[in-house]
Amino acid sequence: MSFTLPSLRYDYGALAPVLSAQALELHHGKHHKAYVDKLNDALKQAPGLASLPIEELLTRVDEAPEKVRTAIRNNGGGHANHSLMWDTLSPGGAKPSASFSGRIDQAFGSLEEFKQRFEAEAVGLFGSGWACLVAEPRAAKLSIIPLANQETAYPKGLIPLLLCDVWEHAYYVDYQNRRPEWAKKFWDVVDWERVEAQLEE
Ligand code: MN3
Repeated sequence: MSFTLPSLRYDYGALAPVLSAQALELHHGKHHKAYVDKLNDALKQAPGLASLPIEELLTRVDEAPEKVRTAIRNNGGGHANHSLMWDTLSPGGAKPSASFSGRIDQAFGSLEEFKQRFEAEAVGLFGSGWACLVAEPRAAKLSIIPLANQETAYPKGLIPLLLCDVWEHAYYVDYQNRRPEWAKKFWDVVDWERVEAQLEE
């Protein structure tokens, strides 16, 4: 058993102009693939963990030999975070359902206020990482958290619903140093049906 690079539900050019074909091909085909390859490589030293679902693997990294824990945490996190981001994007995006809108309103006041807070988290994060919308497992209360580098929500006991990658590789091809512009354009391709679906998956 080994992890594989998930194929996208859309073509590399389909998210343009938010993400160009060149940027997406590089990000998915090179960056994300490298996380998958390095994760599989590290798991050769931890075969007992290699068949776990990625969410569970990331909560049980301490069971791996010490010398590969960091590699599993970083590359497994990179694989999980990118997989979720690709899954929640689509050409033109999709609007939230009435019930999910209600939950956004309850947690953040309105969708606009949520977006402002999420963008502020994305822009304010120092260095590399992610802005992440998470739900608490049973109460399903929504909140926004920053994730440094390839940290994930799973070891915190939270369900990630939406992630915006703010590593420079995520936006430099299309936006150069303009991270705030990337964080704003991001909304044009967010598929809220897929965001909500993460609660059931
Ligand atoms: Mn990335």
